[in-house]
Amino acid sequence: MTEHKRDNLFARPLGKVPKFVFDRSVVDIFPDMIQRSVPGYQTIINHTGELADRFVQQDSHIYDLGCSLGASTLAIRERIEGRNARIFAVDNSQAMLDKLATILQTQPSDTDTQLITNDICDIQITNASLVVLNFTLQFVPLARRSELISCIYKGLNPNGCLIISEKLHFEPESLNTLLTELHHQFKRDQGYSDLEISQKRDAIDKVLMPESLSTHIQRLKDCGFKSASPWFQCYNFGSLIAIK
Ligand code: GEK
Repeated sequence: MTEHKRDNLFARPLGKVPKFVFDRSVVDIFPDMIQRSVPGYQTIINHTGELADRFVQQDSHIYDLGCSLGASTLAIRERIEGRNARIFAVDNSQAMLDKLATILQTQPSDTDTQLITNDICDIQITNASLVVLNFTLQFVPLARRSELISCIYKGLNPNGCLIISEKLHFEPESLNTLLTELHHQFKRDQGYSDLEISQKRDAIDKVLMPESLSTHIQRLKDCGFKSASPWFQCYNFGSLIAIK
């Protein structure tokens, strides 16, 4: 099993906490950070592979939007050998894609994989049988989310699948507080201190903007998806599938 550098970005008191960015300091600790911060992360990645097996069509395109170090891309590639599909792994962090390029070199595959440095709102989506937004839509400005989902819908082939995994907001506020506290307990159990938890919360405030499940489902329906449903949830994190 690969050993990853431990995330200690927020371990010391920072005074004024800077806003979170996906720069080089985050790249090396990223696998450790996401595993210890997102309950159910590995389950969602594994099932992204399972869904790829079911949905990826022969000679089609797959988009891993906000791919970071390619966890979803790698899980998908394991399941779609021989389909002549092409994966576009997109991220606007050059630091992430530089590292992903070195990771892909160590894991050969017959699936052509193109790395694209761009904003996911500014790319063209065509001939897609699977589009993955694993913990990325939450960083896209609220005003641009409908346009992005609509563009994904238009680029999907009939029966194509969109996976959206997100941190979620709940109502009433008491339920949101409960699920947030359970998430913070999960982080404590993973070895994060109260200082790390509170400084990280300040760093992602207004950078990561969670929405409710009903908002996600309504937007998917409004954009034309014939079905949309959560398939996984742990505390205030969940994953949805939408089928064209
Ligand atoms: C995984 N999917 O391991 N355009 C392009 N990339 C973006 C944008 C944008 N507008 N906004 C954010 N990103 C991965 C994890 S991490 C989730 C995804 C997290 C990128 C950003 O650079 C980062 O690499 C990724 O989206 C979000 O399953 O850290 O919570």
